[in-house]
Amino acid sequence: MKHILIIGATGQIGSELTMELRRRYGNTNVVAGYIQGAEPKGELKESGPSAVVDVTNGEMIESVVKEHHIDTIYNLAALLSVVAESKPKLAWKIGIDGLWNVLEVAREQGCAVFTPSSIGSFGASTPHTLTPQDTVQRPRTMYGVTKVTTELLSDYYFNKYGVDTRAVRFPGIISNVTPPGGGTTDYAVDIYYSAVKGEKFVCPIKEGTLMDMMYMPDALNAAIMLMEADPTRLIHRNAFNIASMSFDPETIYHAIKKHVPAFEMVYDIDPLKQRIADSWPDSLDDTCAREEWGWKPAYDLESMTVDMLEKLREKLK
Ligand code: AKB
Repeated sequence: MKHILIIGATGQIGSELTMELRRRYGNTNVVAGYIQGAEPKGELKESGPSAVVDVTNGEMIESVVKEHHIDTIYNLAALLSVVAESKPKLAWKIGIDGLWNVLEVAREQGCAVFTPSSIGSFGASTPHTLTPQDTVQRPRTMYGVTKVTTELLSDYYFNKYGVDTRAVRFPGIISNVTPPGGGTTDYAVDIYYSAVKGEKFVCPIKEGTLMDMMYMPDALNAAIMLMEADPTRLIHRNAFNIASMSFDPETIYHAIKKHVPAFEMVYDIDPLKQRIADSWPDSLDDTCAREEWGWKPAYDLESMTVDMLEKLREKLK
């Protein structure tokens, strides 16, 4: 049985990944690592062990790994793309100095490590349509710089020390449990909250701006499937393109309006978010993930929209 530590367990992905891992591997085998001020609450707190784990403190990571006999670390600590532009030094400290700490502990204690990359690891000079697995990665955002470095450093630890590092490039993740904060793709979550609350949605991203998105159950499944994959089949490691849907604001608006006819949307473009979105791919080619570890998403825009609206109506009533 695996013994897993999630660093950043109370964030958007971490809160749901922790619960999913507990369902699959047993509550007591999955430790929710959090920082002070972002303590686990409710089911996340009650259902299993938790520990303070600041990714910038290597000794702290090491002592939790030793105490709980951890063999697998999901390292989700990061600042998202928009907030990283206003705090570039902190983004580097958490994303890269933090990753270094995690990889060193993993090397010494024999842990496997999952540290996600993102569509943000690509930049304006990357081919935008069906972006290949192996291609130009010259992002100009600090988020992108940290994500490319994450991929390189993770591969370095695999090639040099044999640390079992694996990752995917997450698109914008849409979920109804913990809201994201400070990302370029956050609008695709916020739009559902506005629709269910009966509010007009003010969209910060221009009509026609395509970005890859994914529903949370598929994102969780991707991370866990990859960490379970047969290593002899992996040609790539850090990090795999994964895709399930790509849309612009008009397309998601109309998908929601089909179910909420009175829903209205207007545009008020945020220049920073727009600049970042314009530099990201329109759609990713995920053939390598499909071939090397059997990746296949379950949700498209319509099935995600039906589920999001149902879950949010229940949550907000
Ligand atoms: C962001 O928008 O910053 C993230 C991402 C796509 O990595 N959701």
